[in-house]
Amino acid sequence: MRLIAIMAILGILLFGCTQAPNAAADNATAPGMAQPPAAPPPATAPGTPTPNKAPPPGMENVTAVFTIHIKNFAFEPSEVTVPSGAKVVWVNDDGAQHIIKAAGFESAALSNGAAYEHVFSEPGDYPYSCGIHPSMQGKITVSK
Ligand SMILES: [Cu+2]
Repeated sequence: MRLIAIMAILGILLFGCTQAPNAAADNATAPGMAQPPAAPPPATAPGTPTPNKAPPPGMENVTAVFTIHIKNFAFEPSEVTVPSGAKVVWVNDDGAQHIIKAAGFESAALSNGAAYEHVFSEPGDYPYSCGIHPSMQGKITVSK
């Protein structure tokens, strides 16, 4: 196919644009005034930095991200089922401070607008509460 294309281009150059080159007369439609095929575009536009394909640190094994809001002294939603490898992010929408406290991890005191994240890589149930207000309860269920 490449040889035919080259011959077609040569035919255009030799015989001019008014005549269809014979080499392309087999089955293909004569290209007529078509220009030679342009070079393929570069993989990245000039000036565009090459994106880093590696995930950022801490995100290598993250399969999904779930956000839980802390609002009116409650976790919303209070019970979440996530796949193994999910990252859960708690965001404090309250004016009061809260702490995410579970058997295996504990956040700092989160002020309004602050967030805490934890990646759940092992399936299981992870009940948690607020370290300041123990009546605030939640549970993360990590499926396989
Ligand atoms: Cu709290």
